[in-house]
Amino acid sequence: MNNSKNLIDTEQRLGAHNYKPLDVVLTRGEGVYVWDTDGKRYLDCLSAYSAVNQGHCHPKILAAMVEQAGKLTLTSRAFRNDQLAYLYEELAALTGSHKILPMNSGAEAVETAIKAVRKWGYEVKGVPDGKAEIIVCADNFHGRTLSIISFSTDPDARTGFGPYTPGFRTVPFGDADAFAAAINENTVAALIEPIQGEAGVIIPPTGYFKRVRELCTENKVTLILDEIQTGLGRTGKLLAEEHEGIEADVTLIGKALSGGFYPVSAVLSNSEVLGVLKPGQHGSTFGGNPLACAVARAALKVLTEEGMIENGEKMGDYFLEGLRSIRSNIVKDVRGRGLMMAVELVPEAGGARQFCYTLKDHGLLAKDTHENTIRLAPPLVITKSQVDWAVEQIEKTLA
Ligand code: IF1
Repeated sequence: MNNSKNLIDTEQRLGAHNYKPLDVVLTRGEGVYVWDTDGKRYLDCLSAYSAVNQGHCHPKILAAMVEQAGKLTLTSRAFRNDQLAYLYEELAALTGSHKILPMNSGAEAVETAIKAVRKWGYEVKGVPDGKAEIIVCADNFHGRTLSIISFSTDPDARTGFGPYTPGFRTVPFGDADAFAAAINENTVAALIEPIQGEAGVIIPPTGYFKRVRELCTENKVTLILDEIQTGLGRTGKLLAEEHEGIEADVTLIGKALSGGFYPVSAVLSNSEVLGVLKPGQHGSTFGGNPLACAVARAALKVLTEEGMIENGEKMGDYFLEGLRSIRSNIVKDVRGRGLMMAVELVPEAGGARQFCYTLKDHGLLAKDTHENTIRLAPPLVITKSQVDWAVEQIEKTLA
């Protein structure tokens, strides 16, 4: 069983159908490129939803992973390992955070933050037990666990999975007045994506986050930014909050912290919020394991040492300029920040998915979202000539 049709048939037969992938079966990756089982090469403009910002199979991350895998992989947190302290130190130096809690997936980082801010609300802010409220935004995407989908506004993500976790209040994204109106004495936190990814790369109005930051400070509300997708260079800065000139109280990172190799996420915060968690109150068998730590350390190292964030910023500007120059009567909007970009098509175009298939035929992989939007997010190591080539393929497809 090695041809792609058999592999697809088997997946369909034995796997749950909770995804509808493009029918391309990949077998190898290097840098910005991936190859399918027929040997056809593609420029990856999804980067595993920004988990491979460093490019596929980065040799230095691979070396770190192989080396650590041959030494020690898992101890559990019942014992200590000799990698975790270094990861803490390097993450703290990079981001300026005072406390760190490692987990595995993005959703786990979100859940961890929710637990911590609720407890912080009761113990530090003095909210009556069981009354904590967290403000979230409409059209958010923070993961797939029950509590997280409880405050999703996407029917696909939420419907049929109740009963739901209470304690969340939804406001429109980008509307500071609505945000202000939602705060009350029981509000312990706000959980927001700096740029909404799944919603279609939605960038909030200038000044929104400045005002949200002020409101949070004034009302003793913990500002949690979900930088799981926007973080680690994706938007042309280490963290997307830098574009807004603000600092979150709690920052969530995941995806590219793994360099695409091994799931690892983290909650970064000041001492006060994560400080409420005492032994036995939270954890994970795999969280903070030495293999994950070694991989994350290498993933962060190459990101900064190889100038990937700066390259992402430059190439993002250049790519966007290219996309904006495309003459097509089916393009409704082009938007993005750094290499987190989207091309929104007019509804009459008949949906973005068919164009993703045409792009695939031209050797470029991208993913549709919300019917009419093509999301573009290549690895941060993309070069100018690769961007030129990508824009050409996109132009050909949309013309
Ligand atoms: C899938 C979307 C992207 C995220 C933010 C937390 C998580 C994610 C801002 C959870 C995850 C995913 C998961 C992936 C598709 C992808 C996605 F389309 F669903 F929204 F990237 F745009 N916060 N995003 O974007 O992280 O638990 O998955 O590690 O297949 O569900 P996770």
